Amino acid sequence: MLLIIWTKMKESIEKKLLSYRETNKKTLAVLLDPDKISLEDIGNTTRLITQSGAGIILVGGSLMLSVHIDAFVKKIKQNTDLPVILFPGNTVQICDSADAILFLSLISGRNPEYLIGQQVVAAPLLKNTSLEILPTSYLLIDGGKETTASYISHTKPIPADKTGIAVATALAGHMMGHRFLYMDTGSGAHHHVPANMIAEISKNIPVPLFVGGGIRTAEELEAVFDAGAQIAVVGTAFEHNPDVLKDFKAVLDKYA
Ligand code: 1GP
Repeated sequence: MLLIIWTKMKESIEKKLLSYRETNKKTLAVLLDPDKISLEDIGNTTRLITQSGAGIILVGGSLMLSVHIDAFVKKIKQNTDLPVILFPGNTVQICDSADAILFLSLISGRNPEYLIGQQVVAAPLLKNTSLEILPTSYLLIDGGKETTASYISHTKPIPADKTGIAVATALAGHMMGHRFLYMDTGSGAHHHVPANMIAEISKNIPVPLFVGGGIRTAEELEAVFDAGAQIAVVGTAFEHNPDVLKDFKAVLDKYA
């Protein structure tokens, strides 16, 4: 009985995201980087996000210099019922207090460390957690500047005008069994993923689609949703101006 309840809880985030895809619902994921927000502030920040209409909190960063990820996530969980999903840049960023983890493979690149190396180190650690594992193809797309993600991973992003390469790459990830797709121009990118690329990907790959990087305005959020993303990820714009969530709320309400 207990096992059945546990299994149902474990399935819930994947099921919810799948239902978003099936019913064309949209949600906003706010990305919180423990290197950029203090433990003292995270409670208030979490409450603000929860009241804003966002549906997911992502936690992660490319570096993660801070050592308090577990305390950070626990404090988020104390202040919200929103799902908290890890978006790890490396294996230091695993902690059991979150609900789920994007188990990423950086398939736009050709660096074995981020295709399979980090995953091999992480898998035995993850086996001993209760985190829901979300197998995810991760594609970096050029967003007009070199980002921390491409620099740290030693990979070249897919050029923004090479939609065919992006579709072929995402299809390969889908055929390998990844159940989610995350297209990212990287934190602080000048541009978000082009709408025509999102639309082609959405047409060809039937999995829930995260799109992040460079989304700063309500218009950009709407463009990303209209093109076919189910989950838009915003980090930098929120860090610079938390009030941007008020503008985003109006867009989210259109899809409610
Ligand atoms: C980065 O997709 C996230 O991996 C969010 O990007 O910080 O540019 O919003 P921004």
